[in-house]
Amino acid sequence: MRASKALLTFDVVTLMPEMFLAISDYGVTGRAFKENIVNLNLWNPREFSMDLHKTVDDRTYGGGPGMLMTADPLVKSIEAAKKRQDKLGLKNSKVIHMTPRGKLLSHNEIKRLLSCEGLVIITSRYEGIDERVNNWVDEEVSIGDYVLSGGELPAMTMMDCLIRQLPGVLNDDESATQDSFVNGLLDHSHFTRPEIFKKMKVPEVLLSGDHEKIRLWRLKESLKLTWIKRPDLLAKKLLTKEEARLLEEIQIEQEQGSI
Ligand code: 6GU
Repeated sequence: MRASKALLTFDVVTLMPEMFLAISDYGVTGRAFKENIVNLNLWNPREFSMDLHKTVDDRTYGGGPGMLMTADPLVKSIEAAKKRQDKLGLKNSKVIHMTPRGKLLSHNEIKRLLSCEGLVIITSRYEGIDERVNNWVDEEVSIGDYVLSGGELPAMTMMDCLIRQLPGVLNDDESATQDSFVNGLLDHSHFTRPEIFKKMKVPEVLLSGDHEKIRLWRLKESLKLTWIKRPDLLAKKLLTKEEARLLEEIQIEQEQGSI
C-alpha cells in the first residue's frame, strides 16, 4: 500500500454511483485506485434532496419534453465535494461538468488537466442541469460530437485517460509514452507470435534486431496510418525533418500505387 497522498483525487457527483465500479475495480485503473495513486469519492444528489420522495429532477420552464436535474441537490453535492477537496488541501482543484456542449477532450486537454490534484466531476442525466448550477462549474468537457444518455461514461473516459498518464500507474511494458496521439500521430501496427499466421508474415525488419531500422519503420508506419486514416492530425502537426522525409517517401509510394 502506498503511504503518501494520492496524486489525483476525484469527487464525482452522480445519480448512478455503482457505474463507477467499472473504473475503480477493473484493469489498469482498478490497480491505480487499489494502490492509492488515485482516490474516488462518490456524491449522490439524491441524498441531498430535501423532499419525501428524494426528487432530483423536474420539468423545464417554457415547456417541452424531458426533465432537468434541479439546482438544489446538485449544488449541495458540489459544495460538499468541494469542501472535502479543500480540506485535503488539493492544489488547483476544479469543478468539471461533463456535457456535449463542453470543450472536446483531447490528449492536450488531458495534459492540461494533469496540473490538478483534485477534480469534482458532475455527471448529469435527463436533459441536463438547471443553467444556474453553472455558477459552481469551472469547465465543461465533452468527449465527442454525439449524445450519450448520461455523463457517467464520459466522466470515466476522462478519468481513465488521466489515470494512465500518472507516474507509477503503468509499468514499463505498458508505458503511455508511445501511445497514439502522444506525438500527434497514430500508433504504428504491432505483431506478435506466430511469425506466420494463415500465410501472412510479420514484416521482416521487425525480426532483424536492428533497433534503428525498426524505429524508422515504426515511425514511417505511424505517419502512413495517420496520413491514410487521420490526415486532419497531420495538418495540425509540426513535422521533424525526418518525419517530413518519411512522409514524402510515403506520398511517392502512394502515387506509384504501392500503398
Ligand atoms: Cl460529456 N455527456 C453526454 N451526455 N453526452 C456526451 C458527452 C457528455 N460528450 C459527448 N456526448
